[in-house]
Amino acid sequence: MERTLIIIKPDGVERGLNGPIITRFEQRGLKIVGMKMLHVSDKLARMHYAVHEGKSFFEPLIQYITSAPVVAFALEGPQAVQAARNTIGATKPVEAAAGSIRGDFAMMVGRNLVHGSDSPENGAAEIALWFNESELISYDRALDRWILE
Ligand code: DAT
Ligand code: MG
Repeated sequence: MERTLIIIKPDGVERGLNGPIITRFEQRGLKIVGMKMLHVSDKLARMHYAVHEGKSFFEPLIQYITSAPVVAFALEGPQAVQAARNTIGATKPVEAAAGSIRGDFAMMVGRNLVHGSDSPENGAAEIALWFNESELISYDRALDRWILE
């Protein structure tokens, strides 16, 4: 089983899209194993996006992600990273497929609504950065036998 970190960014929270965004992942069959709302600190933002430090969009990105609360959650499932990335859609919303979250709800790269980890390794590392072990919950879903083979 793989885990991925999803963040509903400030535009998603401010636009009242928490429900529709979470629903996309739930309907897909991914299992929520941790979830919280927080106002991201400058420190956490810079650690989370460290790979982009020095790029032209880095400071605006930090400004954006810290500008209002976010909802962060951990999802679990087979190939959860790839499944979630496909549900989120391409980084630039104009290039995101219709039916994806960005393709249906977003217009611009700097307001692209959702973060999703880009590899299983980063999924584990990002969840460790955003959640304490005690905030992650292992449980069996009765419906799993109808979703997972
Ligand atoms: P993703 O969020 O799809 O994983 P990423 O990790 O490459 O994309 O970049 C992180 C965020 O940084 C992205 O969601 C929006 C911003 N970003 C990336 N490339 C950008 C660009 N060329 N111009 C402006 N913002 C960009
Ligand atoms: Mg990324």
